[in-house]
Amino acid sequence: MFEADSVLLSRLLTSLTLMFHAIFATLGVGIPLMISIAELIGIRKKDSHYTLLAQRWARGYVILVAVGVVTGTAIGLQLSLLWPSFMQFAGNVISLPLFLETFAFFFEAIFLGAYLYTWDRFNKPIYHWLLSLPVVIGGGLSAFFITTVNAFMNTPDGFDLTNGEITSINPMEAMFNPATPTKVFHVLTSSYLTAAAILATIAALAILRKRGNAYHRKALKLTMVVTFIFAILTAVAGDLSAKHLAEHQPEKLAAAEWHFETEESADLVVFGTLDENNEVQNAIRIPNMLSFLAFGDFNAEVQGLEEINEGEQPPLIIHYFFDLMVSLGMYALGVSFLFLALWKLKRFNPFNKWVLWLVVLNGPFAMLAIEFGWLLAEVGRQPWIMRGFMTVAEAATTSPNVAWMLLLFIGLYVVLGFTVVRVLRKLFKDNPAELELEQKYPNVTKSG
Ligand code: HDD
Ligand code: HEB
Ligand code: HEB
Repeated sequence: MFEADSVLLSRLLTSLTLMFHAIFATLGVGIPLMISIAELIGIRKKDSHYTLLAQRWARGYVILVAVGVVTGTAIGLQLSLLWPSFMQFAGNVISLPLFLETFAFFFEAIFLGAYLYTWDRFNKPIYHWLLSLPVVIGGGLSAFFITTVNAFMNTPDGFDLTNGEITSINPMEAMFNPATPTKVFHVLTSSYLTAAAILATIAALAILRKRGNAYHRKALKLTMVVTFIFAILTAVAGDLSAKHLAEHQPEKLAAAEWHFETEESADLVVFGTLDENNEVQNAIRIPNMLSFLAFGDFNAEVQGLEEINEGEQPPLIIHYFFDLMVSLGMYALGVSFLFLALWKLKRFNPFNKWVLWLVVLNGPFAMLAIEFGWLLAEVGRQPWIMRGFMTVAEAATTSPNVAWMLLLFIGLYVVLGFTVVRVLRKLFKDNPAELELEQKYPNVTKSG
């Protein structure tokens, strides 16, 4: 293993770190919105169940943030250690958003501290709620800034290239490059969707364990409404992302859709496998649908992979990531719709055991969709680290020590993973909601 080349190992280490960070980053962006909504409803309805929801979510959130910071810092380190040529080449262009990300994080952290320690300190509860807004906005800004850097790697913009040197840098143009709007929109909506889905999983499990009372049922209804709304918005953003690819990164779309020949009225290939000759087998073909999804016109011409140089074609495996992400997204939409329909129709019981199990699965599924989405976007960017300007191989470190770093970081993530699970379990198992409700709000009835 220590003979393996440093490019491959650097890619492995970077993927591992980013995919681990993605879990905490997604929840770090999404959960504050849920906390803020719950607290506001609690104030409007004068219902302490919702207040307690906000408080308990906030407590779990702090643990996740701490791990997000550690893994985020690991990425920061690895960017310069593993991809020195990229950081040297592009550093001047992307340092603005990288710097602003840190700033957004501090903004969020300061208000989070104030938020956590001032429950019951204001004579009007709404003032305390106001403190949740900077936390929501700070998390969103973090995601925005860092995603612009990733967008820049996909569609570099905002500089000139003279004799291999980057000149006339326009940092704003670099930040607002062509991939930025769709990426930021899709990252934000999918983070809110996933955070709501994960919190719904927890509520559904509590109800299934028969510990469920009015508190958990309210939690489930709230998280399911938010899941449904953001499942729709995520799909809209995903559709816009595909249209963005058709225009600005046609090779990624072609690889993701297994669209080999440029043609008008292109079919959409759903699922399927590839045989030895790269012929698509067992797929569902929807006539003209790719043209429609890519350009909003059933007869539009869609560029095929044949037009891309052999060495610059993204790996065909991203088709599976795309199908899985979309299927899991449809699942989220379907389950949340089912729950809301059963609830509103009143004739059926949305807290039926089978429905609850579907909801339990939805949280982990949404997180998987996040991972598949990033795999699609990032593996689909290969072989470029900066599309059209620098390849991943050119950017990598030549240090012989990457294998050791890889082992070290795997160790770190295993320890961190176990610690989070243990701390969260201790925090919530030994102090169930019903106990806390009785202690804090003894006058709230348990029925209802
Ligand atoms: Fe992140 C923390 C750096 C991807 C969302 N990140 C965090 C920290 C660093 C990074 C250094 C610690 C706090 C700080 O100093 O800012 N993050 C990165 C880098 C990334 C990256 C270099 C990409 C290569 N991050 C990333 C994405 C998202 C976030 C794609 C959103 C979807 N990051 C966050 C966050 C965190 C965070 C939610 C997690 C917990 C927290 O902030 O408080 O804002
Ligand atoms: Fe990234 C890479 C994932 C974000 C930067 N990524 C990578 C990979 C993966 C990932 C899987 C590998 C690929 C290959 O190699 O094939 N990402 C991811 C995730 C996320 C991300 C999950 C979320 C968190 N990134 C991102 C951002 C950025 C980045 C935001 C910027 C800042 N990436 C990156 C780099 C790299 C990567 C630099 C290395 C190179 C390559 O391509 O590899
Ligand atoms: Fe997604 C990515 C589409 C769903 C998450 N996406 C992506 C892409 C596309 C898409 C095209 C790529 C972009 C670029 O590269 O730029 N989606 C889509 C669609 C759908 C979806 C169409 C359905 C309707 N997603 C989804 C879901 C989720 C997601 C459900 C979760 C939850 N994605 C994602 C992520 C990503 C993606 C995270 C990465 C980032 C970006 O944006 O890129």
